This record gives sequence, structure tokens and C-alpha cells, in this order.
Amino acid sequence: MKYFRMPLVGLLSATLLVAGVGTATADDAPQGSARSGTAPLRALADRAGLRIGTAVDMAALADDTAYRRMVGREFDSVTAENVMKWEVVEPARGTYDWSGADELVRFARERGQVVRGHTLVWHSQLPGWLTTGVADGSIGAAELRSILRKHVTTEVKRYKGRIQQWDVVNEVFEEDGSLRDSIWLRELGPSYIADAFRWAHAADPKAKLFLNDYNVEGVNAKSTAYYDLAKRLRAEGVPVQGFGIQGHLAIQYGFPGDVPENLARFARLGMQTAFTEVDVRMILPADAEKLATQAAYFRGLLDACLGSRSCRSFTVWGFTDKYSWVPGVFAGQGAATLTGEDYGRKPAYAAVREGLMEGR
Ligand code: 9MR
Repeated sequence: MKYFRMPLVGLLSATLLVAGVGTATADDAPQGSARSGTAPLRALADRAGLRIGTAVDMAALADDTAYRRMVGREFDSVTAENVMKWEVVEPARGTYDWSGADELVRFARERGQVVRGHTLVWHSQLPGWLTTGVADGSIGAAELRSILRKHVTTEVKRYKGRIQQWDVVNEVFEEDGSLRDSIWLRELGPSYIADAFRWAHAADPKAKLFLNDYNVEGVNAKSTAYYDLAKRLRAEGVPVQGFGIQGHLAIQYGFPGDVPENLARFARLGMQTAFTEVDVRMILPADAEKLATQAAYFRGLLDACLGSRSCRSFTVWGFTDKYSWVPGVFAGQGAATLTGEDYGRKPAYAAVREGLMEGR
């Protein structure tokens, strides 16, 4: 079985040669052949038995024609970057806003794309009414549990049959492998995790239900905590089918070790794996060497996925630097995606393309 067709160093010099290749065409008609270099990523991914996805920024989708065309042309899986999160869908208690999520599901359906649902239970982007109610004691533990149950059930049912994979719980462990301190753990105890999976499964028995986190690419304390949790939950009959690896990397921290081994151990549990939010940031300004390293990192994660029969979905967290979340959170860092702010293809785009062409 192949994991890395080329050692990272070899790939690095190879990608340096192709730096600056082509520009994006803003043409969502999937024309062209693999050989001429114009076949969209989704056509190549299809041949490799993989879904290639992107997070979608709904404001950009509405306002930016080039962005909209590229989402349709290049990808066959989409994830809502924000519009399926709790603070968006239930801004006031009992008042729902599904407009963005509905729009994305419709967009995907028209283009033959699957949807990854993101995310049901998280410590972040919770509605104010919920966090305030818990903080001031007006929402107690029993009520909080029924609020969570209602949230999971309502959202999953609404999109029943239209979501391929749901990120049921997101980022529930600390780096050392202890459960993350969150309102869910503090108020409900660790059983909220199994409960969330059971509720989601009852609402849509066909959706594949995922754990999802960052810094879990390789074998480490955090990914081992997920492995142990998944093993235990599955032994108890809890419907957990997938392990989502976000894949937010930074070239200054090095490429994570043991990625193939990590995927393999989840596969041995009978689980699916997926890369769910891949981007590779760098300290700005970008230069040819950094972009080549970035390309090698994208390729390293993609090859690990292609090398594992359990991994059928590879999603990037945005495909253009124009709308990337990175510079807003990590000052002085960015250039983390496959194309520049003008949609010009970076070496990382070429590396992903070549990886898909080589296939499994
Ligand atoms: O990209 C998302 C950004 O627009 C939001 O402001 C942010 C809020 O926390 O969430 C970002 O997406 C995150 C994802 O939902 C979970 N994993 C980490 C992602 C990057 O922060």
C-alpha cells in the first residue's frame, strides 16, 4: 500500500518547478481532460474514489461569481463554514434561521455534490441566549440536556437524507487527551457525547456520524483519546461511524508524524476517516520555498487519505486566500489555501491535482 509516493523532500523540489502553474478559469463547466491540465479536481477525485470538498462561505457564494463557479466546478462535497452552527440556526430561543443552510443544501443538490454537516455540538459559536442562561443559572442541567436533544434532533431531521456525514461533536478533547472543559462537560458530564450520537442517529439513521478535531492528524495524546473513546462507544453500541481530522497545519511547525498509522487504527475499528478542514498556513510574506513546502503538506495529507481504504472524503477549509479565516485569527500568517486572492492556482493546487491523478 502506498502512503507517500514521493518523500516530502522530493515533492518539495518537484513542486518548486511548477510554482505559478496556470490560473483559475472561473468556469464551472467541467470540461477539459486530465492530460491538458484543465479537468476539475472533482473529476479526478471521482476516479480516485474520493470526495473532494470545500468549506463554503455563504456571503462569498452569493456575491462573488468567480467563487460560486469554482465551488461548483472543482468540488463534489461542501461543508457550511458557519451557517449550520447553533448561533446561526437558532439565534433566539425557539426562533430558527435555516436560510443559509437551506441555500447550501439546494446549491449542492443542483450540482451533484454531497454535504458534510458541521457541526452539532461544539463549545464555540453557541447562541447568546444559551450561554447566558447557563451562566446565570436560569438554565439548569436537566433543561440543558433537553435543549441539546432538541437542537440535535431538529437540525438533523431537517436535512434528513441530504447530509452524507455529520460532525456530531467537535473538538471535545484538550491537547493532553483529557475531555475539554466546556458547558457540556461541566453541566452534563461525559455522557453528552454518546447521547448526541444516539439522538443524531435516531433523526437520520443513514447519515454517517463523525467525531471531529484539529491536531489529531498523527498519533498523539489527543488522537489516542479519540481512538479510545471511539473504541469504547462502538463496543457499547453507540452509533459513531467516523473520525474527522480537520488538518489545520502550519509549515513552521513541521509535518505531523504517523498520519497513515493513525488512519489505519481507526480503520481497524471499522470506522471511516475523513480530512475535514485542510489548510496549511505560513508566516507571511509567502515565497516560492514556503509555497512549495505548503504544497508538500497538502500532498502529504492527501496521500495519507488515498492510502487508506477508510478515507473517502478530503475537504479543504476554503480554496481561496480571499476568504480564509486564518489571517483574522493568526496575526501575520495566511496564504493557507489552494489559490490566491485572485484565484490564481498555487503549487498546492497542482500538488493536490497530481495526487488525485495518481489515485490510490
Ligand atoms: O472558518 C470559521 C470562521 O469563519 C469562524 O469565525 C470560526 C468561529 O470559531 O470558525 C471557523 O471554522 C472553524 C470550524 O468550524 C471548526 N474548526 C476550526 C475552524 C477554524 O477556526
